[in-house]
Amino acid sequence: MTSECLFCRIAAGEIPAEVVRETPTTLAFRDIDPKAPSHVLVIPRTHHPDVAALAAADPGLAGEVLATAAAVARAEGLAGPGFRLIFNTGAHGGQEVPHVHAHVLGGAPLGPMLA
Ligand code: DGP
Repeated sequence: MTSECLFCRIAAGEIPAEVVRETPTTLAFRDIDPKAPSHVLVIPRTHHPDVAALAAADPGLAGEVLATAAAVARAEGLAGPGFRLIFNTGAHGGQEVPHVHAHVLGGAPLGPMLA
């Protein structure tokens, strides 16, 4: 936990969020600025700056983040119609919050990503 990290503070319950799923190691909550009808962020509770750092430091935990993202997609009704799972990574990847998070997006056709 770093006291300056927004998502560490959400994981600690210091900043409110609309939590949709919790496990001992991960937390899923709705994005404050949704880009799709269903837009949920999935984080590990421990601080890792991005998905590359997480995969290098703790691949098991990276798998738990993916498992929680898949469970969120099922719970949101996205598993059948489909969904998008994104890890923005670093400056060129458009990452704004430097605590690794998966975006789970769905609820409508999202179209080709790189169109
Ligand atoms: P990224 O650009 O990949 O780092 O996405 C960060 C996302 O975090 C962005 O979609 C908006 C969301 N976000 C930023 N601040 C908050 C917050 O305080 N609460 C919640 N629930 N989401 C936030």
